[in-house]
Amino acid sequence: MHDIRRQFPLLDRKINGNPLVYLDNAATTQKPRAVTDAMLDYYRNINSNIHRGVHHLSQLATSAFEESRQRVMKFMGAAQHEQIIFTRGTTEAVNLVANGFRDFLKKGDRVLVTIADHHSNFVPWQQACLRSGATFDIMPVEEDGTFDLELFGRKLSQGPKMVAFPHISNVLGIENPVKEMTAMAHACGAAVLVDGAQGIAHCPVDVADLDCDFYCWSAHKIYGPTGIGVLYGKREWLEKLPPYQFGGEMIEEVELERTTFAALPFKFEAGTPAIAEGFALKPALDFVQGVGFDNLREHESELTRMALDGLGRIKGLRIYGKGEGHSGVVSFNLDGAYHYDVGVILDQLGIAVRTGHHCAQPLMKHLGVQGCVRASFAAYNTGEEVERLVAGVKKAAEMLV
Ligand code: 7TS
Repeated sequence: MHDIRRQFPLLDRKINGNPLVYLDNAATTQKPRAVTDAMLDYYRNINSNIHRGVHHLSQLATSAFEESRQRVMKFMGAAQHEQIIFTRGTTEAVNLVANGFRDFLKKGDRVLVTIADHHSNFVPWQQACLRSGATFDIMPVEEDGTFDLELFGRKLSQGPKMVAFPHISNVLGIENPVKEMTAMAHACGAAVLVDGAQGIAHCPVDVADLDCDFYCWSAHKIYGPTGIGVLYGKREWLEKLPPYQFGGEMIEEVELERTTFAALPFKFEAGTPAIAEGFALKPALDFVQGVGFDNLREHESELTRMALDGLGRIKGLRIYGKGEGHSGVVSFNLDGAYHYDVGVILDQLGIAVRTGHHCAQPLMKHLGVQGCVRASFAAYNTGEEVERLVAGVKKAAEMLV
């Protein structure tokens, strides 16, 4: 743990006179020194635009960026680097697919999402349906935060063309059975998009094994920089989907009346990408693999268990999503206290949690709340920090309830 924490100098900060306890990792993780060093190294020593220069620096920058694509490909178990599209993040990746997929939707078609989806995987599909006339269908979650797969099967029997769901909900923290849900959707002829924003940093992802058609994630949630993310897609789909944005980098030939588009992955990468961020994504993935997913999962499950146990003993505290596979995220409310006030008291104690609707308003309505408090864990969090969280929430309960 000491070895891990010393790679994150920000964790040594004091907030309001107290040592920082950073438990807002589902919003964004802190960055190890190797990532911030890589950003600096890129701008100090390599900076140049990519894919377009014969000069030495441009070639260095191009190889650095393309090496990252290769690294991501291996990290996700993809077969070809052409299947890895760099985007600004999960939000842009989903929008890219939903926008293009509209071409394949017409009145009478269906799209199925879930009530547990982040707005990033909800609104793009809702809007694609509104614009195409397709029916927007929504899968509910059970009381414990899991999906009822029998009900999912019944929804699938109505023949949606696309099924989009989160690998892990950013509120409920439950790892959904992606492989099983994908196989069920494929058996009914639907394409599958997995929102991996919360999955990628907590579970090993092998897209060949999961067999999903699309998998989206953001680098900043896996110890990498903001401004870059990944869309993985099956080749047949990426070939079929129209470009999302038009401009430089994504063309083959521009004539006065028509344009032909570049081959994958560049067809979807119009304009100058986030080059330094792409470069710095590699050390982020190195960090995670250095820790190892087995160790990470064990550690985060233990912290989650401690938090569920400690918080669960506080009178009037309600936890959302306690089903099987719950790890990394604990969301709760104190009866009679406003979630925001709990967050402010915790902040005074140096404890950073998230409060609000977590960009999941449909889920909040489903749970019958306006918002909640969320603590989310990462590799560098400790049992002592969870104890401070529990003590902080107890104090908030004394003050507010
Ligand atoms: N999907 C899920 C499941 C997420 O948790 C988030 C971000 C996104 C998509 C969007 O990712 P972005 O990188 O494109 O913004 N979730 C959160 C959160 O829970 N708190 O702040 C951001």
